[in-house]
Amino acid sequence: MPLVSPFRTSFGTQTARDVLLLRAVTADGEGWGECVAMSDPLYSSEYVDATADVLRRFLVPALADGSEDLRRHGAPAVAALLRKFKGHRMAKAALEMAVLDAELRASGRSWARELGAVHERVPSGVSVGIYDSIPVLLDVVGGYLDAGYVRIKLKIEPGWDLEPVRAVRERFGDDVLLQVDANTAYTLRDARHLSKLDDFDLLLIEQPLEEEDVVGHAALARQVRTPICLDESIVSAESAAAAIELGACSIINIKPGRVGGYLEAVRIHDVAAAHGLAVWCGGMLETGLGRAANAALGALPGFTLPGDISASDRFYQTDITAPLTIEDGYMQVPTGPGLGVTPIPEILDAVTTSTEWIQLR
Ligand code: OSB
Ligand code: MG
Repeated sequence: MPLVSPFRTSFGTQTARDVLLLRAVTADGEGWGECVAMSDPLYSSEYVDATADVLRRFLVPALADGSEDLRRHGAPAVAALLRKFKGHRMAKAALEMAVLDAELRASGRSWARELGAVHERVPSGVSVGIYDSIPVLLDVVGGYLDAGYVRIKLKIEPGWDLEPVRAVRERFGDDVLLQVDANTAYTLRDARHLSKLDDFDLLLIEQPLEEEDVVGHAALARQVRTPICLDESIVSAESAAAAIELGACSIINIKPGRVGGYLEAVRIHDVAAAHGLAVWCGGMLETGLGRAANAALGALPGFTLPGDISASDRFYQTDITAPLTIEDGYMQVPTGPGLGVTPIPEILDAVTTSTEWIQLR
């Protein structure tokens, strides 16, 4: 799916998204899962072709072997059946999503109700890429603020950090909710430099250091006043509990795909809430399917910061579902059965490059 404009981060520039979707067909209907893996293993070790391979070779067959458990316990059985396979959380999340969606659609229950949503709409933040110049960045940010987004996240990297933040503050003022995301581009040696961001009253600095450097984040958190938020480092409720215990973060970006699914995402929300930490819902350029599910997740009580839950048109001219929009800076949480949105067959066909059918017994 082509993006409306290139999206540049510290790990690369994306101009299109290659999306793996799963359609689970059961006796009672169907369900949809979206895999958030990207084409290249630059954000995480997973990538689209690898998720297809592990799904086909191991994960889907494991569901067939566990079909009795699946029938008895439903979607919560999926993670248990897949647990013996290490990692591959994005692939696992997509499979669980499809099974859960099929189950909820068949029984008329919404994603929001199932997860425990308490709000009818969620505040919408937007993730803004790296640009070649400050004037271009200011135009882009101004456009998003005009569109109503209630929070701006600037992607940063060494050489593109203090200046863009200062320029956005100077142009748009101190009231704009502003945060930054480094996608692991710094090291602990940059602590003094990163502490200069403290002057700009940011909500948080997201994932400044390497994914595995949780101890480093704890050390950094003692040297900067701006709250540290972890994204890449948080891969499960267990790792969230460990990071919190270590003092590595005071805020968590929860992405269901990264942590193995929406059910694990809820558990991270619960762990964070038990420790008094704020969480927010991250994004991975989802289509309407994942976007609808994220809006529902973001409506849980502990999601007290605006998420990267932007409108479909933030990334796509034509979404594969009816477009999700924002009004007065908020997105409505879908209330229909399951995800509450469905791919539009003609649109899906037009962007489909290949399909594969796996028959379970
Ligand atoms: O780090 O949050 C991130 C997109 C792809 C990979 C990683 C990240 C992002 C974003 C965009 O920041 C979030 C969105 O979907 O709006
Ligand atoms: Mg991030």
